[in-house]
Amino acid sequence: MELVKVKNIVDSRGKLTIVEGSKDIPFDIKRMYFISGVEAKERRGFHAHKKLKQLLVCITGSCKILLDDGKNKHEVFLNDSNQGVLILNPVWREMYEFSQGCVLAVFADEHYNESDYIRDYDIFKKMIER
Ligand code: T46
Repeated sequence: MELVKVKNIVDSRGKLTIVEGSKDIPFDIKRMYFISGVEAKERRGFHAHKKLKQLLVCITGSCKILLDDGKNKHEVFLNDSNQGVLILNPVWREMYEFSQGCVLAVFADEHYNESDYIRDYDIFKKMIER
């Protein structure tokens, strides 16, 4: 997991947030998805990916992300579209404390594949320890 800078161009008309695959991030982007309308009390995630590479950017608003690589846990507060979380290895993640109007964008290197998810923490820990 790495915190990376995301390009933003701001002028009197507003803000443009830019991510170019294989240029700004070390993979081609095959899929994008956006998480929005999450109430403050909700927690999402509770999984890791076996292979999927991702960049997470809070386009507007803020949220917290817990990242656990099986050894260390980090909490990241994303509150600026200038900042992204780059995930290139299996990391258990939880997203929470979404602000009202928060839009969390995810750029991924693969299409959706449920078999790439590890949704059981004990299985994740065993996989990491192998
Ligand atoms: C991630 C975090 C940050 C699809 O059918 N296609 C898709 O592309 C995605 C992303 C999800 N789904 C289905 C799978 C579930 O039945 O949508 C449902 C909700 O997904 P999930 O509970 O996994 O959502 P989050 O917010 O917990 O996790 C999502 C992504 O799934 C995941 O890749 O890293 O955002």
